[in-house]
Amino acid sequence: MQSIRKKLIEAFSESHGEFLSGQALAEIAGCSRTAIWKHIEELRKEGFVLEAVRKKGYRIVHTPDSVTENKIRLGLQTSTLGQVIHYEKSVPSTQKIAHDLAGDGAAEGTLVIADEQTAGRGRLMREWHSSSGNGIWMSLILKPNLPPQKAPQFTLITAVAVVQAIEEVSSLEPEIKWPNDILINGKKVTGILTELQAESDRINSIIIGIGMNVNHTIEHFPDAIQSIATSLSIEEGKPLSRAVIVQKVLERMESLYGLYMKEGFTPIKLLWESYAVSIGKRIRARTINGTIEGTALGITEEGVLKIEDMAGVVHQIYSADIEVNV
Ligand code: BTX
Repeated sequence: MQSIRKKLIEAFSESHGEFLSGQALAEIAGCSRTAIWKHIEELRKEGFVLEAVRKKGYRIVHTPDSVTENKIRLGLQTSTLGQVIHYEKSVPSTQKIAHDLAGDGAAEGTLVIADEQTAGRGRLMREWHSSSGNGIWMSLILKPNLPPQKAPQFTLITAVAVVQAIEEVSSLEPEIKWPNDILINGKKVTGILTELQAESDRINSIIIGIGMNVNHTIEHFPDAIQSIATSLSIEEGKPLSRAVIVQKVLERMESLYGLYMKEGFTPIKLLWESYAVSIGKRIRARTINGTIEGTALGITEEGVLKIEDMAGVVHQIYSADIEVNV
């Protein structure tokens, strides 16, 4: 059933708004015309508007503002990432579902996405506010053949993919605050949470959680984060399509991931540094072992942050919360 729908959506994607006859669709999907008609009715129930014209067939004239599997697949230009999509209306956390799927052998590129999270989480089990219908709350499963020490680099790869995707769909200029925050005008628009299922010498799965505030107004955020959070629509001054942003993130991610697996971290490091807000600035890094203040020198070839303190000692920071311009 699902594979017929997938073929149907792919056929509409490739037709770029041209009509497709019922017969052609039946041949592409390998089913009867009656089955095609049933699937078209299902798409209509989901909010897609399909025009049907005798002797010509069907075409999609309007799509809903949703992040359902069908909506994301329509127009998605990737070969691996997002080829399997699990959409849910409301879940505690997409991260948890992705972990379970990864444990059950999910394919590389499997995407879990929800309209709402009731227990979204950030690093160190902090809360991630994920209100219904206005953000992108998603987890992506990757299975790189690499040792576990490489996992933190995936936070940086993802940050670059997110920045590039935002730049592609808006006039905004996002910046990256090491390691996992994307800021616009100094406020947090996206958080990234990279988690791992691994053995001592190799990664089984990396689960990359991305939380992006898209069509929020400031009132959508709880009081506690109103001064630190923002959304793309607040900054851009108009609503944006969440599904298109998901597609762009997946496309950028696929290309950066390919580049990384082929050429290593160096090209990613250069891109990352071009977007980084903290480099060259005075920062304060709070780690679990204490606080270090100094100048952010950059990141190492492994993605580790280097800070030079007042005494001229260079520290390597693997995990911390950063304050810039202290
Ligand atoms: P983090 O630990 O760097 O950031 C968490 C902090 O960010 C919170 O303590 C709060 O101050 C602030 N915050 C919470 N919600 C928001 C928000 N919506 N916008 C801006 N700031 C906020 C960041 O962790 C990693 C977040 C990953 C979220 C994704 S969503 C899909 C996936 N599922 C899941 O449960 N988590 C990930």
